[in-house]
This record gives sequence, C-alpha cells and structure tokens, in this order.
Amino acid sequence: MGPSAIRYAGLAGQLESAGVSPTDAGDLAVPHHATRDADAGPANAKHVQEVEEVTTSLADAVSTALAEETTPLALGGDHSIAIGSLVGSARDADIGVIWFDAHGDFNTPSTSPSGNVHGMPLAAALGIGDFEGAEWANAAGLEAENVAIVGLRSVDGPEAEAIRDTDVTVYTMSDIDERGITDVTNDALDVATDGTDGVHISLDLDWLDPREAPGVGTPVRGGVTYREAHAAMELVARSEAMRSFELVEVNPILDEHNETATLATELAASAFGKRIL
Ligand code: DIR
Ligand code: MN
Ligand code: MN
Ligand code: MN
Repeated sequence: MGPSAIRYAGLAGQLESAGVSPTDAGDLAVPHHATRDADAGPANAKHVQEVEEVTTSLADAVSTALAEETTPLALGGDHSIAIGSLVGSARDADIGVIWFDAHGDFNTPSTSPSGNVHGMPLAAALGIGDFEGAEWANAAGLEAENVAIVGLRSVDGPEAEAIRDTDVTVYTMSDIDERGITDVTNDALDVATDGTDGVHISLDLDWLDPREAPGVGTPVRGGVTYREAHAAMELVARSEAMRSFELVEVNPILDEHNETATLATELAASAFGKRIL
C-alpha cells in the first residue's frame, strides 16, 4: 500500500518539478501478507523467505536500472526492501550509504526483540552476525566504514553493541541538536563518498518527527523537522553523489490524509535536485 499512496500523492509530478523524467517500472510481485505464515521460516525473522524472494528481484531491478544509466528509486513498504536496494546498488560498484532513520536497523534474528526484518536490513547487507555468508542479503561493494546513520534515537541494547563493534558512523539526534543538520549531513556525505563510486540514500519516514510523518509503523518522538529533512535532501542533491534512493515505511492505514506519503514525494524532489528558483 505504501507505493500506491506515494504514487497517488504525486511522486511523478514532484520528480518532474525537479527536472527528472521518471519512468514507473510498476510493482514487483510481493506475496500477500495474509496468505503467508509469518513464522514459517527460521526462528525470529518473520517472513524471511518472502523477504529473500522480493529483495532478490528488487536487487536485479536496481542493478538493471543502474546499467541503463538511470537512478533507481525504490518505494516501500517495509524497510526490509533495503536489502534488495543495497545488494543491487553494490553489485558492480563500491558504494556508501546514508541511513536516515530513527532506528539503527542493525538487529539480527539473534538480537531482535520483534523478529521484524525491517529492524535488520543494515546488518543483513553488511553480513553482521547471523547474516555472515548469507549471499542473498550481503551487499558486495559495501563496507561499514562507508555507512552513516543519521538521526538515531531508538536502538535496542544488543543492537547498540553490534553498531559499536563496527566501523559504521552514527549521528544521533543529539548530534543534530548540537551541530545542526547541515554539518551532520555534510559529514555523513564525506563518510559515504570516501573512496566509493556513489551513495545509496535510505529514507525511513520515521526519521521525521511523528507530528510531520504520522503514517509509519514505529513512530518515535523527537525526530527531525520538515525543514531539516529538506535541508538534508538538498545537500544530498548538491553533492551529486546519489546513486540510488529509497522511500520506506509509509503506511497509509496509519496516515492522516496521506500527508506522510505527500511528504515523501516532496523529500524525493529535494533529493533529486528541486530548487525554489
Ligand atoms: C526495533 C524497531 N528496533 C526492531 N525497528 C524499526 O524491531 O528491531 N526500524 N522500526 O525501522
Ligand atoms: Mn516495517
Ligand atoms: Mn525506523
Ligand atoms: Mn528503518
């Protein structure tokens, strides 16, 4: 439903206003939630077999789009799709990632309190813990030293330990409070572009404060404002380093008048270079 809501909110028009000519590649086949047993797979990773199927086809779609010299924009839905975006974007290139999210998404089935794969995609792509050697999930051309998490404010105990054990760079909401979004985003861009061919931007709408983005599954108070979010996306555009992009966790059932989907389209326009004048 997330991708439908984002399209309905006017994504194509917003991208056109940024000077982009978008092509809608349609929806990938995703099994219907109600028809599948969440606990059919390995312990504490809900629907992981379906996640593997869907992310494998997304990875192929992303790498095909890149081979055609276009910029892939993936729409969610659940943040587990990031595994596909990262595997595809890092298939034939060294990439960096900026993870704009309230959460670290660094759990593994062994550490996850929820069993939700949306809390695991960054660990999966980096091959951390249970995901070591999981070929379908590991992003070949991605190293932890080129990963920056921006806006972190909700992290589970063992997840925090796993983040600290890697070379991932984290900018918490406190860092944004102290240094401002501009400095923090520029530093994150430095981390992600250092020695890489380009940057994947993963934008979880729960990065924003729930007052601006209520239509998400796991809202956390104290997020970035509308203006801070646009400022960050404008810096991403100005860097000209963006290789691939995704908008995730929009849930229209939880939204108010599709405002979170609408916000997602506006932020996409900023990331793709929309300017006021
Ligand atoms: C929590 C929530 N850390 C979990 N994670 C979310 O279930 O692993 N990530 N909501 O975006
Ligand atoms: Mn989710
Ligand atoms: Mn999140
Ligand atoms: Mn997330």
